[in-house]
Amino acid sequence: MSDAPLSPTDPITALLARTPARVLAGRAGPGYRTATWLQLREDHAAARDAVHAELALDRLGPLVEEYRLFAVTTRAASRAEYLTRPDLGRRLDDDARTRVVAECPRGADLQVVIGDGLSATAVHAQVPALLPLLAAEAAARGWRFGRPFAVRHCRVGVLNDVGELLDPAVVVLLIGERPGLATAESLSAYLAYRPRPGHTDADRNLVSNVHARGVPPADAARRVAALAAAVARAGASGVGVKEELPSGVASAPRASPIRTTSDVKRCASARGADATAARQPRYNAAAAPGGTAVIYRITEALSVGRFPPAEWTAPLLARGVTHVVNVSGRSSEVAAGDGAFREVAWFPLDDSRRVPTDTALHVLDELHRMASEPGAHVYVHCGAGCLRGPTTLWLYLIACGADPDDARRDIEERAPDASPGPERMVGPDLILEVQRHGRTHFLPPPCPEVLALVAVPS
Ligand code: B12
Repeated sequence: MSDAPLSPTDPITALLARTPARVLAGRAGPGYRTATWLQLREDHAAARDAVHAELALDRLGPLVEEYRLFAVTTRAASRAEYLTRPDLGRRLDDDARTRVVAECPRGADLQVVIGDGLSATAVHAQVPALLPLLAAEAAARGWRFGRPFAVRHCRVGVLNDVGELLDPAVVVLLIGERPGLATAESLSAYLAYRPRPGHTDADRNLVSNVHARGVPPADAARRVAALAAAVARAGASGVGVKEELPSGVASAPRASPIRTTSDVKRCASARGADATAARQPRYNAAAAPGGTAVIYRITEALSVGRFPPAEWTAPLLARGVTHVVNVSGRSSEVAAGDGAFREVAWFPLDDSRRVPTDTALHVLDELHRMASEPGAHVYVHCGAGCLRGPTTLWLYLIACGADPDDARRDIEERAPDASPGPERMVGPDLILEVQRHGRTHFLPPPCPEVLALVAVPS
């Protein structure tokens, strides 16, 4: 293979965009190229770190308070013992048994347990999005939702102890998967119907590969809830129950989406947005004082842009941002609190398929609530600032009465990387739903700033 960069339309580029696997990496003589070798070592180090990482409840953010999460331990007393004695990781220790019985209600319809498994990193990355979505799915079905708790040094077999102690109908164990070299952030949800000592993997089902480039948390929550309903109906879990996939949901891990040529161009520009903004002053980009954050202001109260690393906190605050809406696939690094943002909310969206109507309306309701607060300036972001963030903002403008084409133009004029509402994410039916929802719930818009477009810089 030559070293010349591949064009965005090259079939090999398209193929590579479909998989995180190390294929077609080229070679230098009989060995890997230096870049491939360094990447491999970096990924291997991340996998090792994940296996050895300890579960830290404080990494789960506001969930801990909201769900009164607590952590117990299995009979494996240390990470080292856990790795060499899987049998001990399948049994709760005596303190854990006492605490679980004392603090969790018996006989829930759905009991969620969080286990570090072989990657606490995966738990830290996925559970903050997944747990509230599961709780919402349970509430929508009228299920009694047990008090969730976390288990350190946990193996899948711990399900049996939980079943014995609490007698829930269905137990869902959210557990870090053995990290591979593609990601260390992949989580599985193992399900069991009325688990009891002696049950084996033949009595369990699972939804695996929950991570940003695999099954996104929103899809995972729907699948887990549907599977929980199926095992409850069947009165059994495991080999006798086959998962029925809701239409439009892939069971296999989803690779990174193939982007169109224009998406590739736009995202290439997003990666260098600071430089792009410097070269193209006509765009409404503002480098905030005290940092390199670049955000694109669309209206007085709404901006879009890229994923903000923690260092962007001060620059974003200096730009007057009060709320952050994260629609990317990974949890936020900026946080709400005293002297920081009023609110940081995460609604992971998938840019490779249609946004489900209920998800879209939920995000729009939340965005509307925040934007309607006095003095609000909401920063809506995804990863690269190309698709999910601009699409969210575009749908909101439509919900507030804007013409879809005008709203798209208004955003694109002010944000160079934005490509709102690609057909694969938004169909005509969603636009109609959003308009209908907006007419009922958002009109007239409470603050003029929400819709007041800022000038297009000349
Ligand atoms: C390691 C592994 C195995 C090992 C497990 C050995 C061990 N003691 O850890 C071996 C090679 C034995 C194995 C076998 C199988 N596996 Co396997 N396995 C994995 C892998 C790579 C990691 C699992 C993990 O990290 N678990 C978390 C840790 C913390 O759990 P643990 O308590 O240490 O180990 C338990 C689980 O790993 C569990 N387990 C492993 N595979 C499976 C499969 C099913 C259906 C169930 C219920 C449980 C289960 O068995 C272990 C003992 O209880 C996943 C890939 C992934 N992305 O998750 C596939 C995966 C879970 N396996 C899968 C499958 C299909 C199987 C087999 C059915 C394959 C077959 N046709 O024989 C068998 C079933 C074996 C069983 N346990 O009943 C699929 C499940 C697909 C699904 N959604 O149902 C996965 C997701 C791979 C994939 N295709 O993407 N597996």
